[in-house]
Amino acid sequence: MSVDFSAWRADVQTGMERVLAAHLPSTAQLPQRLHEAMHYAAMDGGKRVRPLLVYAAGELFDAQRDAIERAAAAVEMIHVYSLVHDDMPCMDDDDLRRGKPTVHKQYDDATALLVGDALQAQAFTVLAGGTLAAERRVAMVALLAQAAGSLGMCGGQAIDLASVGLALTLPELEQMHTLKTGALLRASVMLGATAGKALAANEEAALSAYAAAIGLAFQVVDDILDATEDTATLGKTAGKDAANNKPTYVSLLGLEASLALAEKLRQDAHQALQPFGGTAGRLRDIADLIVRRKA
Ligand code: GRG
Repeated sequence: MSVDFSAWRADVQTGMERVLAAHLPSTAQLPQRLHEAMHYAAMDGGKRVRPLLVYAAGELFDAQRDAIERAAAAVEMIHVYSLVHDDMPCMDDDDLRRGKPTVHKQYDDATALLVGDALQAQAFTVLAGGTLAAERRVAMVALLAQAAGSLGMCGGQAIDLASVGLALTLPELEQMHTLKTGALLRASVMLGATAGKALAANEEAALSAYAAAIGLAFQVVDDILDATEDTATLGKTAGKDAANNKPTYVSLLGLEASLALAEKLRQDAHQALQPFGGTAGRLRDIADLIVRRKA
């Protein structure tokens, strides 16, 4: 990872505070408590991996700044909604997220439910707005809706909830994560690209292969970190997978093989970007970041 990438990443991460604030309803607007809770959930936290992917792909395809910002805000809102709902007692039942109390702990269950619902609706409001050609905005709305719905993230979450205590095979585990985590990461890359100039077929295939590799790598590393890091470092409860008897890459393959798989997926991601030559450096660096992160 170059110094240049670190500075770029810091810029995007800092900029997302402004971008999200601009695209969320103001906390001065009624109902104030709900809007405050939406800001509490979305602002000031997280690695912003999905926005980084939107920016990197958007810049690679010469997208306009407003279109990149809208896509990054929309995908992050969907991601945050999923975290808020996932943390609720009816799902993963967690008290800590991004180093602070989860939304249902800080507020209450009903507010957490509404925060997730409202963030999801706001994501599509933001994506539908702006000055991009209407057909391109419709394509982006459809792309994100598919990734978030029952054939994407929600479907993966349903499989996850039904898998607790079961002995999944490796292909079953992969299928679950491809939907639960991979779909939104892929959507981030594709939204950035779609916001820019038209994609050639080989470019779309290359981005899909890249997204598939980083999507799985993200989850393999998430499983490794859950097993090896502490709660303070992660900003969320560590060791939950084993405690909840959840099938993970670490439980199926062991730690050494999981580390080797993450490294192989990082190399696959680099390989997939070859059609772009030297112009896809940011996407390469994000693959490295995903695999080498510590939280
Ligand atoms: C509730 C519809 C619904 C879906 C939930 C994303 C998800 C699906 C659940 C989160 C639980 C979890 C630990 C998923 C595995 C990987 C993941 C998405 C981790 C959190 O994403 P990060 O690490 O979080 O990008 P930050 O806070 O950095 O944005």
